[in-house]
Amino acid sequence: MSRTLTVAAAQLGPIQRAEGRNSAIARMVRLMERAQARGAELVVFPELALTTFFPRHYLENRAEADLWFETSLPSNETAPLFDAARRLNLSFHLGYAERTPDGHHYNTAVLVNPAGQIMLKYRKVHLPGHAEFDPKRAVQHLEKRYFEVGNLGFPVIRAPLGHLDGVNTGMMICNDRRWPESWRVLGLQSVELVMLGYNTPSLNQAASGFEAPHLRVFHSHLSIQAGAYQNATFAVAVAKAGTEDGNELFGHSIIVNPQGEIIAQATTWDDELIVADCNLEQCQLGRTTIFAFDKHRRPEAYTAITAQTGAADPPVWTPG
Ligand code: ING
Repeated sequence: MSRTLTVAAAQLGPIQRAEGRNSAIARMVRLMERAQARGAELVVFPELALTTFFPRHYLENRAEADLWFETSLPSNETAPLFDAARRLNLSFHLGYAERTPDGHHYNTAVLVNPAGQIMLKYRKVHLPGHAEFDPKRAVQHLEKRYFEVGNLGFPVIRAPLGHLDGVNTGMMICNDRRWPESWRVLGLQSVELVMLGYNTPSLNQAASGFEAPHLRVFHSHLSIQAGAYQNATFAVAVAKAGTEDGNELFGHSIIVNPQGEIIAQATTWDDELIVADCNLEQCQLGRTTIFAFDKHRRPEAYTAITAQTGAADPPVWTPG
């Protein structure tokens, strides 16, 4: 039996700091129209898709950063996305900066159906970088300054997507993909499709040691392919790419199947659509054999994973 969903990864090119949301949203609507023309039923946009990657900019007064946050969704500015979803009969995933009515700030993603209902929301758990200005860094990465740690866990829902009655759908955001715990919590909820957006600098800016540039994309793909394979799920990983105010983000968006194979890949660092047919039945092989969690996992051996935060030093071996 085939449960095939046609999915589009809508990679975005750069959004400059001076650009308003309207130009990015107009680009996104054009990508939705192209996705629909290519038979897609779901469009996945990147992390923080409405603005430049503002955590690279230090603002002494954090309240000034609120200009990059959405206080409601939809809003006048984001309404065109919801209108396009309805007009084109598309569901879409959107990454954006969320400011809640009671003043909390999250790096958030939502899944919206053609009727404009928000079916799933996720708030980024793994916030990389730092909270204060770091003079050693070539470029700042202030996600710990502008966002709070997500408080929704890693939820999975079974929801209608496209012509399918139910798809087990989950999300993560950018740095989350580097942590196997993110994938496994979704896998333990029988996820079939993981959507994730990212904004990842193409050069290491931490100035904490040499990292060959080609490893940037390698590490991203390694994390996503391993996560998909080890949890028998599809993954749609979508970049915001290109050079934003002189700072380069890599593209290379990919769609990965439950065997860990890349089945579609972007080749530019600009607005680009990649589309793939995802037969969700392909999740069954891994899920019923090598990764049949109920048959093979041994949680009693994994207690360190939730008991500890940092790594401990091991006991030192001595003769006798
Ligand atoms: N960006 C980067 C990411 O995790 C990063 C930050 C890059 C951390 C490379 C470690 C190594 O892809 C975001 N936005 O999380």
